[in-house]
Amino acid sequence: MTIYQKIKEAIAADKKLFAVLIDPDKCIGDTLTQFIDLCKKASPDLILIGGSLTTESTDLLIESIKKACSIPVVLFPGSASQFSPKADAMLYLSLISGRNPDFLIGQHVISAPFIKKSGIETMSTGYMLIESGATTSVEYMSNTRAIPHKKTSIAVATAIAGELLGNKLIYLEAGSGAKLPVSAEMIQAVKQNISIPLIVGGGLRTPADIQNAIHAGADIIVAGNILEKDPELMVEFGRVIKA
Ligand code: 1GP
Repeated sequence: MTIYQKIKEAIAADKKLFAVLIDPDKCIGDTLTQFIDLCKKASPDLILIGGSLTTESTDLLIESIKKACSIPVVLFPGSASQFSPKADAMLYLSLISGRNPDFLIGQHVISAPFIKKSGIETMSTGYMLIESGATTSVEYMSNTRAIPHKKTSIAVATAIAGELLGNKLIYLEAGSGAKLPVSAEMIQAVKQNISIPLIVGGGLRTPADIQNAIHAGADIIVAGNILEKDPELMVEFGRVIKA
């Protein structure tokens, strides 16, 4: 069964999924060992690997994770250079909130031959950056403008377009370490207007933030930055998401 099929099955069974994000540059050595130990306790559904700008080897990181646990590893690449055939699947992200052709199709053309050769599962994802109170790395590195925080109608229209273009997932992204997460109002409106799974991430710091996103309609919750600062929170987040 593919990872996408597992996601769809979980959603059909009314379950929410928890994805933890690892930045290859920040999670090395003892930090990685501790992170994997916590993953074994918190049992996230997915481990996402990626970042806006990374220099460490994605291959080596994935090898270490896969040796230590059986949680599916999904690439969340900031650029084509982060591709690794060692992952179980990848979010094939198209930054549909922006108007930079490089992140709509350019990086895909560069990576496509390698992806095809590897046979890795790809999940086309309409990736939408939402303004969150300060310039985020993804906004700067992608050279795109985020959708304004309160412009729900623009987010809804963008998500509908993403689904109509054939994306299998929509990802509402406030940006790693965002001051403000995506609002419950925007999550709810987008969810009501699409029929594909909805991922929400960026700036989710507390169990209450997670609950808000879930109640608003997020199917998959992503947490990264806060777990670098307070790794133990992973277990609590896992409990909230599975409750
Ligand atoms: C960022 O959505 C992810 O791409 C996670 O964001 O690091 O703020 O949890 P945080």
